[in-house]
Amino acid sequence: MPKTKFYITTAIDYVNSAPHVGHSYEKIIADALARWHRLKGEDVFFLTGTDDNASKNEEAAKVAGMPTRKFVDKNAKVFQLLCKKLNLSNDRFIRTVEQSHVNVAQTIFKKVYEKGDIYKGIYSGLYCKGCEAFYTEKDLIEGKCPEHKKEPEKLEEESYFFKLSKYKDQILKLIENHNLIFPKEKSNEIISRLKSEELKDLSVSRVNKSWGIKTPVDPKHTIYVWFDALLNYISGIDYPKAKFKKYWPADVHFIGKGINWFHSVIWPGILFSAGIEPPKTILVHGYLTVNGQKIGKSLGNVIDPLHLIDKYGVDALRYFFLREIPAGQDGDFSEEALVERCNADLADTVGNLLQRTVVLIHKNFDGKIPKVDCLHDIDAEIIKKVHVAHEVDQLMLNYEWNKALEKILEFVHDCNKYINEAQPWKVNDKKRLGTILYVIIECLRIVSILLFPFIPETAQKIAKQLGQKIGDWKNIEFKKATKGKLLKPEIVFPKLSKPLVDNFSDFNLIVGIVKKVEPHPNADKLYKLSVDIGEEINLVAGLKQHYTPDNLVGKHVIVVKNMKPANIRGVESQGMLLAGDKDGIVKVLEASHAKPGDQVTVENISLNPKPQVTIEEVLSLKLIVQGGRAKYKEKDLLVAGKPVISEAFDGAKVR
Ligand code: ME8
Repeated sequence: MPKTKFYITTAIDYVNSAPHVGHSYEKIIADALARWHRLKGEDVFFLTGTDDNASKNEEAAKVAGMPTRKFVDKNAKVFQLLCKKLNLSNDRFIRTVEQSHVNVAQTIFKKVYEKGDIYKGIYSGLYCKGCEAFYTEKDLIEGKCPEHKKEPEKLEEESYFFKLSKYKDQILKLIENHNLIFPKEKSNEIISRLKSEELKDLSVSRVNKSWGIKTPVDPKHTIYVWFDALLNYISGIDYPKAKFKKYWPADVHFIGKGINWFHSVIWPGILFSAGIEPPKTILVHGYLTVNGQKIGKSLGNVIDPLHLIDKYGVDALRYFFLREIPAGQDGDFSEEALVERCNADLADTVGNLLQRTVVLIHKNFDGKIPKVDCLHDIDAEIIKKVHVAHEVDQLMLNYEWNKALEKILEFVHDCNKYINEAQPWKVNDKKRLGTILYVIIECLRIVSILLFPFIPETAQKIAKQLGQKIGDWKNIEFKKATKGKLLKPEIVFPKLSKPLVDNFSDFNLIVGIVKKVEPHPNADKLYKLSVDIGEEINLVAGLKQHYTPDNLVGKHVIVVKNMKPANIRGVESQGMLLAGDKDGIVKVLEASHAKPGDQVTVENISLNPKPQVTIEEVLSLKLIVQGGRAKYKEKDLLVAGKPVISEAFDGAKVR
């Protein structure tokens, strides 16, 4: 019988900046499901990649002073490295600058055009570059994009439109009758929007853009990036060739909640028009916050996942995301919570059971798995619980990976209870002792199989320790004839140490570019500044005697973002600009190489910014300037890999 196929994808990431933990989260949960289906013996194809053609990538390249192609190539490499470091089992990493993808995007655009579903018109409305999306006034919150909290730009330009409206009923039917979207709440959101709003045709081209895929119908126009990006799901399996025929329709697209509309409405619309079957499921996951705050450059809490993997190991990150964050819901990440969760479950519960068992087998059976003899009731009871594997399977098929892991851990707890009750260390009868230890070895062998899709590296270590290879679904039942020689006792998951807590952790220092400088209306020595930190904020700073406005505009300065907002003589200041001050000479802290929103760090100090800090707290940090660099406890303040500088005198106090 041919194997069941399973085609799973993640969203493709914008490469305008480095990956953040939210990107890692999506990749990890998708990978666990891909691996689960492989474990079950299915023919899995797992696709991930990068969204290269977005104009936000082009803009970021401009800021970095690099040619766009070079810039996206460089950043895409970091995403590829991340996939490797996350131990992803993806079968392909697609980039939308690849010629094969460009061909597919143009083919489908042409097909839809020739069908009469694309027509020329004028787009007049709002566009958010952050989302690469068109908005109406109604979509905005206080005039700003709900995702990026920025005012969208007004556009009025010639554009090609896709007749999305034509497919409204078909899309609605797909969602309502075929359970397209998981979970239910996310499905209801789309259904109610479709039912309450007019579905407008979609602008699918931009005029006179140098970056992006040219439309095959008009060389002045490039294909709107979402139309192009969504098509990666079919170009990634070589549409229209054999691989496409084998794997399409996708069994599940993993995406974050912010891009549900694109996947559940626009994507099926394009596919219907092109005469291609829609995907089976859109799995909408929640967003991660870090220490309770939204991830975003403007909030300055972008934690580098590569750094986290180096610090804690890949399985710690995988385990935390899969176990701790309820599927489909938002969740919070903190290093403290990661350490606590992994130590409790992996080091203490799984590690301990394995360690105890392996030591006893080495002591009593020279490291060889003993034979099983007559089973007592207590043995039969734990053996019965091996059935948990099927419950775990059901949970995985329901996209409830956190509950699946909870079940596995529950079983390991039961095994620990079994060993405590059976007390093998007190048993003198060798046959009975052998039987107890055999039972645990078998349970651990099954645990290693169940854990493999979640934490492959650790699961493999467990199996190896037991002298076994990681089995597949056929080996999931309790067997009576498992043989093997155990390795010397070894810790498979070392206890993690808690991150260093320091006063500096409380502060959220980020880079901002000074955009506008005006005299404060009510104070001689103060300026009112407008600073871009990813969003524009207002600051009041006592720099009037030290800089002319022209000398300040364009500078990449350092801002305390979580400063308690203050009304300074009638002007609201939403942060604090840092400068070194000695002998009456005041020079701002600078990071001309960095981008708005980039985070300032100090080596080995993890950040956990308080919601708000006061001026007294900033001063108590005792930041100084030494040798042209800003220092904290003699260490450089770092941003984007380089030190923060200042022209202030040596020993200048930063305030
Ligand atoms: O949206 N927590 O790219 P992207 C969890 N290129 N997931 C998050 C997240 C967070 N805090 N922030 C973002 C794009 N994501 C498009 C996709 S697909 C044809 C094109 C998720 O780099 C986000 O929802 O902004 C998306 O699923 C993925 O990360 C990539 O986001």
